[in-house]
Amino acid sequence: MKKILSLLALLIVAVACYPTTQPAAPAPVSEPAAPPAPEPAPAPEPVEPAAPVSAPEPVTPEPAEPAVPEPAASAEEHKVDMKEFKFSPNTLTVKAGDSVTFTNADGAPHTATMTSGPEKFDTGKLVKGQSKTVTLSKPGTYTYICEFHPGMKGTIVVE
Ligand SMILES: [Cu+2]
Repeated sequence: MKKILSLLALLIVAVACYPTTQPAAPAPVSEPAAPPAPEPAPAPEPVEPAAPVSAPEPVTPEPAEPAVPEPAASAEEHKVDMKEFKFSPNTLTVKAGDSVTFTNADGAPHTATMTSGPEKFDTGKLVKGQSKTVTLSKPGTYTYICEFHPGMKGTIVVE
């Protein structure tokens, strides 16, 4: 009888030890994962300041050279053509100190020879294409002719 009891005891122990299938405890609700921390935005790379463009050198205005004052009342040069046996212009008015250039356009030779006036002048013989310049410095009225063709007469008034 004793033996049966111990068997029973063993049995009980065995049963007790038998792993009972217990309902698995509900898995603990996993905590919601923390939202991922926002990655810090990468710091913007410091923009390297562009090399300072060398400022254009200031153009220093060159000092304007003082205008050379033109000599007042510069002498003018006038022209008289000897053409078709005439002096052209036949009468010319100039200022004292002006010059007059006679140019022969004729095939025949001519001269411009002063016949009356405050100052003598004579171009001498001029052939076609030749010219001669005379300067009249004394005011007055000059008449002149062509020595070869006395009918050619001209007048110059010097003021
Ligand atoms: Cu002549």
